[in-house]
Amino acid sequence: MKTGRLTLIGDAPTDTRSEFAADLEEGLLAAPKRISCRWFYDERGSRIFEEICELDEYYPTRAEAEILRARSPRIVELVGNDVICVELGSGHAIKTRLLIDAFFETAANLLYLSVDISPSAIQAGARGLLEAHEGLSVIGIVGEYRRGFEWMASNAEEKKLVLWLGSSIGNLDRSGGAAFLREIRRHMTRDDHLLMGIDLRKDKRTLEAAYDDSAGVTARFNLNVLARINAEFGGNFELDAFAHEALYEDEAGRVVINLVSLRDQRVRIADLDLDLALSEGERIHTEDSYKYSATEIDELAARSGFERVEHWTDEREQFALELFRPSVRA
Ligand code: AVJ
Repeated sequence: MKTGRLTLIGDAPTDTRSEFAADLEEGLLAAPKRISCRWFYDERGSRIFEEICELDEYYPTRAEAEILRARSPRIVELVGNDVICVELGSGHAIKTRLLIDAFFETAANLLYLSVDISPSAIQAGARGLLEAHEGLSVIGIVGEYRRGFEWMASNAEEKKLVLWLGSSIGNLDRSGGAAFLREIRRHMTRDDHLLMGIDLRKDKRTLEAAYDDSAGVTARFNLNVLARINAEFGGNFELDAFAHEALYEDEAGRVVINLVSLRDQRVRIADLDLDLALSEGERIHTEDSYKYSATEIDELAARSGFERVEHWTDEREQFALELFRPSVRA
């Protein structure tokens, strides 16, 4: 589909339905039960996530925006204004706007590639950007990150700035995070850069409030995955029979997010022919959100074949923005 200077390619649902099914069969029969956080982001989940980003308690979005607002001109100076921006998991691209505006301070044209599983998020993000900048072209890739990697692989000769904002790395454990960065690294050439946001370790109170807000938006976000299973696989989860839980484990440096069964209950997922028994208090693990110390960020870069160009934090030092390039020895 082509509208104005937005070209939209790919189709996430057909890309992922069988993976979602396989993941549920495995995760819901495991002990303890789990559902991957990958599946939070259907259209409704993506919208609730945007609501989370505006909560008083959820500081990461504001902190990262503060850094981008202050540092985007410097970032453009460091990477050059002749790059293609490739954003992994762009969502509504509200923060990306801050960087793209900075590119247009010195550039007349820019190509922005937006990879996201939500087509409506890509379209909403592109709309505002295209209105603001005559010289902008947007390619929206509806699908998983791997679709973005495929595009990078077939456009290796272009100089790229890969954007991985929002501390999405937090959903992976430490070695998974390093492995994923190595995967990004494999699809980059020596002249490319990676700009990524990473949430920093901090006190338990701030973190638990950020992931269990008083308005119950994060609870709705978490429970939505059950509604999604009901809608897409003929499940009969009763959302009222589960509670949202977010606990910070200081030593591991992660917020662990669960759905807790409020009573003994049975659930059937018809399309998967899956029957589950849950006891009162039993947890379904849905998400981890790992936090990093400065040392852990250094280790992450070293393990994944990157070296730091520069990095910045917000005023309160809650969040870090890292500009990496492939290291010479990797
Ligand atoms: C999208 C993974 C960065 O871990 O902060 C927010 C997701 N989950 N509230 C995070 C999330 C609950 C978010 N990331």
